[in-house]
Amino acid sequence: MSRFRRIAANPHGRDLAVGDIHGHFQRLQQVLDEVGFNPAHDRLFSVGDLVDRGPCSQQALEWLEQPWFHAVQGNHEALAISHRYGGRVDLDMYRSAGGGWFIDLPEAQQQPFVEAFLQMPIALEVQTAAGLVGLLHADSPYHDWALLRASLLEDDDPDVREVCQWSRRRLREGDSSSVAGLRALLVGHTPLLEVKVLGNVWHLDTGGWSRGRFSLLDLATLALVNPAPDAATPHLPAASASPPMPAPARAAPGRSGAVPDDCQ
Ligand SMILES: [Mn+2]
Repeated sequence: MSRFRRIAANPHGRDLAVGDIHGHFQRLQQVLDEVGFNPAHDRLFSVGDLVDRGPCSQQALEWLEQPWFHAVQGNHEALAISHRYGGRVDLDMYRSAGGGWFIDLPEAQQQPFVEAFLQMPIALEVQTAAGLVGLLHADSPYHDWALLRASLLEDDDPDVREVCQWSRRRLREGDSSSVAGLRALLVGHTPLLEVKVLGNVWHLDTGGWSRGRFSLLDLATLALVNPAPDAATPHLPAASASPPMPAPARAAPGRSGAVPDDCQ
C-alpha cells in the first residue's frame, strides 16, 4: 500500500483522465468506445469516487484489476474503508450519499472492496512529454506538489488526506493559484456543468454519473477528446459558467447485496 504513486509516461498510446464515476461504469465504457479507447495501448486515469450513487458500484473491483486503469482514492472509497474498520461514519449520511449497497453487504463481501480501495493512492503523478500531471480527488493541501508528495510518502497525516479527498475550498473561493511542480492537477469531487480550470487545477467531474456527461481529458495535450457538442457556442454569461450541477435524482434502492442485472 502506498499513499502516493508515480507512473511513467505511456510511449504506446493515449493517457486519458475522467472525473467521478459513481457506479456508472457502463456509461463510461460507452464514452470510451465512442472515442476509440484502446486498452491495449491507452490508459485511463480516474480522480476517484468509483462507487456509490449509481447502479454498478460492484464493477469497481473489475476495473481496478485492469492494467490500463489507474485511480486515486476518493472520499467514497475512504468512507467504505472507515466503515469496514469501525471508523466514525455517519451511516445516515453515508446511505444518503449512495453507500447503501456497501453498508448492506455481508462483511466477507465488503472485504475485497476494502482491500482494493486500500491499494488506491491518495495522489498520483503521471509523466507526459509536456510535463508532470498530478491527480487527486478534491484539492491539494499544499501549493507545491513536492510538499504533498513528501507528506504522503513519509507521513500519514489525516488532515492532508482530508483536504485531498473532501475539500471544496478552491471552487468555493474561486482560488486560481497554481500548484507548483505540476503542469496540471486533475481533480473531481464537485459536479459542474463543464470542465473548470482554476490556476493549473482542472475540475473534471461534469456529472457523467448524474445528469451530465463524462469528460475525457488527454493528459499530453490537456484537450478534451469529447468536447460537448455546443462547447464552441458559449450561451451562458461568464458569471454563470460552470455552476454546480443540480442535485441528482435519488437512485432507486437496490436489493441488498445484489448486482443489478444490467451490470453483469
Ligand atoms: Mn467525492
